[in-house]
Amino acid sequence: MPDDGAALHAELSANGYLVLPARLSEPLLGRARAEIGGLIAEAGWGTGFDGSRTRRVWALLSRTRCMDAAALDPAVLDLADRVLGAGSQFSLTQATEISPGQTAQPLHYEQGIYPLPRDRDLMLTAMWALDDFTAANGATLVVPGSHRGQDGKPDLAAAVPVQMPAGSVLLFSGRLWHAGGANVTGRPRLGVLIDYLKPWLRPCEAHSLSADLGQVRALPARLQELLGFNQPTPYLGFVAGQHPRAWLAGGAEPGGPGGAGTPAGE
Ligand SMILES: O=C(O)CCC(=O)C(=O)O
Repeated sequence: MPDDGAALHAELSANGYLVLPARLSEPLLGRARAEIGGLIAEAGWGTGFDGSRTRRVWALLSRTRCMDAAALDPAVLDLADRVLGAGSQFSLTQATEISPGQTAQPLHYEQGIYPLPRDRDLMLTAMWALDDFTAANGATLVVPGSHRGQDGKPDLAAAVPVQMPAGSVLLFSGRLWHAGGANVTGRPRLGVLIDYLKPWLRPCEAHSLSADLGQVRALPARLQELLGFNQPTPYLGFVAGQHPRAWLAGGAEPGGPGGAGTPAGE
């Protein structure tokens, strides 16, 4: 049955989050675990907010193609369009592996990185479970309904773990108070965070700098846009006076002058 986009949007608006279960096929899950597991193995431990028993792979969609289908999941993109308007971009694409011994992260809300009023959604986060997420292994903690309130940080006791089987995705508002949970098991918990952002705000990560341009040229147009190669409004996002797509098509290299011409129709 096709996803009912309006119903998902209503659920997100009411609760601040929702889960789409069993979204990734077994082969895709296996590939993602293997490729991202390899990258995680090379990553160092975090500090402070990032967690001293947590390893992260930043700029994930500049480093592997195994989450492309997830990032382009039609239900996720439809919800992003409904919440953020057309042409959203990635703010952050990151694998997070919470290891045994990690304590719960401080509660935070994703769009708190902007000095803006907390009166509307600027971000939508997709947290993809590559392992089963359980209350014991660090399932993401959310405070239901907290995207609406203007009060300060809720108490961690108000947060509930979002348990979901591997291959599921938790979607939540950029205003929802949440945190990575504590892992009291003997095994790590692997997830992938993909933050979608209004197209006219500066993203958390500079994807166009971390991306391999040769790879970007071969990507679907929507993925190029999500990585920031886009002009969401007519006078935003130029590269040396060109639409980034024209610049890419011209065989541009970082710092170079780019190719000539503008795509047809622009
Ligand atoms: O790993 C999680 O479940 C959530 C992590 C998170 O919210 C963060 O690192 O900002």
